[in-house]
Amino acid sequence: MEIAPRIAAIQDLSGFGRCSMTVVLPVLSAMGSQCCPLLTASLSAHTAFPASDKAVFLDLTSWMERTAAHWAELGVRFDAIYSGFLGSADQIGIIERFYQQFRGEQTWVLVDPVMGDHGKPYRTYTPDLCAKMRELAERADCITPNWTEAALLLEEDYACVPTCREGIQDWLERLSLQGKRSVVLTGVSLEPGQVGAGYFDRTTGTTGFAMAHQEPAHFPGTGDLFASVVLGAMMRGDALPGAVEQAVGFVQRCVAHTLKAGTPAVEGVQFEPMLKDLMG
Ligand code: PXL
Repeated sequence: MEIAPRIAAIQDLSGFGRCSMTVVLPVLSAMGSQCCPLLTASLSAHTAFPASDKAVFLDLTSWMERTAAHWAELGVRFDAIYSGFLGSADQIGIIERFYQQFRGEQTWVLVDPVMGDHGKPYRTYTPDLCAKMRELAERADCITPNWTEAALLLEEDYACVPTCREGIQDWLERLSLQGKRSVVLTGVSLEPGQVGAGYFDRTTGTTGFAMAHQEPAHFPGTGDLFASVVLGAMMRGDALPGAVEQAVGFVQRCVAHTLKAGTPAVEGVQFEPMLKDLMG
């Protein structure tokens, strides 16, 4: 009998504006994994809406520890531990303790080092939180940064991000910490009109690229959608290059569909009608 891989997903729940848990949970379920939410915070809406200081925010740091303690009592085991947007620097210590309790030999740890976009950290990401995120990401089997996050991880100036293939390969290798972790870098473009991801696969020690047609728009939450498809595919047994291909293609199709639908970009991509494409 086939048993669904089990994933601990450490994410916030934003009630409006598709991102984090409202994307991760449906995608992982559609791809055949059991997703166990470990909520970091509950927000009325993600932080990219105008006047985001009006959003209501419930910090769930102590709830995370109590949830982990209950899961330990239940003897729960995980095939993967996946973290994304975090509410505070204290939550990083909790995740490190979570690894000690729940990370087995075969557990695949994915850290999406969510910290910012377009060259700027998100409003709630202090320098301390970014430094701790860098430490957490050092313990990952795989990371999925965008360019802003890659620059923060490497402590490079965003203005200096490479644009040629060799420069990007150099960043991928540096981000891999001498081949210790796999890396999937999003928002990579090698020629006009194309965008996708560059990756370093630690199992083969090779770099590669997956590209799709570049749509003329940017939507919040696509990083969460992308990382979730990579993870769902890996849990189905795909190798990293194939998982990245699927994620690049899926995000491009969701963006193209949303542009046609004409809904506000801030609400995220209309991925719901496309979920069936992820079912294997
Ligand atoms: O998609 C990343 C993300 C997750 N969660 C919240 C966010 C963002 C990005 O803005 O605001 C609450």
